[in-house]
Amino acid sequence: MKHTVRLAIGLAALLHVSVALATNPFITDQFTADPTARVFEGKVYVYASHDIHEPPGYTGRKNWFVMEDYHVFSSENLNDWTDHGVILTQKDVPWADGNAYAMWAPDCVYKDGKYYFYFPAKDKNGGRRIGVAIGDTPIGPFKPQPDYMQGVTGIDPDVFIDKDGSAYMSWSRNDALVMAKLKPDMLEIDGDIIALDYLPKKGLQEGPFMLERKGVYYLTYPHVANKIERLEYATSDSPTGPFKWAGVLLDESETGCWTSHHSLLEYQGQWYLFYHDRDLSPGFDKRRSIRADKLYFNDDGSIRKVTPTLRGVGLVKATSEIQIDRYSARSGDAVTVSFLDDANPHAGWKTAFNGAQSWARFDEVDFARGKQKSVEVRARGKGELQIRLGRADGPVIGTVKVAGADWGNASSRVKRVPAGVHDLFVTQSGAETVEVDWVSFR
Ligand code: FUB
Repeated sequence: MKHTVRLAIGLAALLHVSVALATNPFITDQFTADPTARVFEGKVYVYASHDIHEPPGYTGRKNWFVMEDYHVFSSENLNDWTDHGVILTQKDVPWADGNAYAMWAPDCVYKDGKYYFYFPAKDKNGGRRIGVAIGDTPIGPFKPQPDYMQGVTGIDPDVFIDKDGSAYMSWSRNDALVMAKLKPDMLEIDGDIIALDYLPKKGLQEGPFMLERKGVYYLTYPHVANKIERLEYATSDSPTGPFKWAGVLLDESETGCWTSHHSLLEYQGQWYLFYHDRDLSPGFDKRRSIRADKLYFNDDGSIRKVTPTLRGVGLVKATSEIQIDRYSARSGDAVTVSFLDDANPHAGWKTAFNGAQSWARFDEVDFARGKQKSVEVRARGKGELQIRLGRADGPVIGTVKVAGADWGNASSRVKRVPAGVHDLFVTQSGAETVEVDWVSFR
């Protein structure tokens, strides 16, 4: 990752400017988890939990989740994300233990001119409670209510507003799912809590997310059916169920990340799954990172299992630093990915092309009007990188020679760059190893 991108990420934390990252994970300057994505005012807003390292003086449970506040991120194109900074912290919540570091999975909904931010935290007696903070805009400021929601214990609130305006909150209580209607003020539950206890019972369930599509109510949730969580769903013709188990929408994480919190979102005609894994912390799954991938419904309303990708969603501009370590496909084990700096995962990854004809494909690069004149690569090692667009066996549009043990920028002229969106192929044609940080067109 070049200095400009690092600077942009640093500035983003301070000034809330945009950082272009359409790949997975899509926030890399900090750990993030439990993404609830919503569309407000035509933009996507992602309300996420925030995993951190144990701060000095931390006395809580060791090797566990450490979470003191929430950020919200927004994007219009799923490529340029703006970090709006901290929207709520444990110290601001009157009823919460300001040292519990237990600000777990949140949600945010809009009703009658106000944004209601729901969040779990520990109360001053150590109980797990759910609170509400109210804002006038999707990014706050959010003012927490003086007390937690009465009659509610548990974590992972999800609020669903039906077409008739009725609101329902589902959450996780004692490792199982429950639901209640909300009063019109959105601050209190209305009537009895319904236990959703007819779903497969063996193994913990948490993190519910509800939606309605074409008259079908979908209850989606992480479930430990085997050893770690996977995402399942159940359907009903009523928002309060009973829900019938319908399938798995995301398998257990290949990296072994134990939790799998998520949300589903339709934006500009495409459905997406927002979820998390442990990309920036491969050795410890309590420091997670949020991801997004496309999700599809079948004609019969069932959900097709989502394929997790590194490439993520959103077009990447040809003139940006294209992080090909987030590839769509590779030639096999001869192409490997590792951190640029093991001591700082937030600096991103590099791709090593080990040997002749090893290649990586990076889908959906936006060349706009085309006719770019050169390709620049930040790389080190010894070899030749051939650049193609569209097809692996398509014409070579540029060849970049790399020769140097230190990182440096190498470039070459490119010809016949067509307008539009194309898949990018990078192939190492020499026999040795070339490491690439990014590729960019000028
Ligand atoms: O992030 C803390 C907890 O881990 C969430 O509340 C659960 O859903 C799981 O993701």
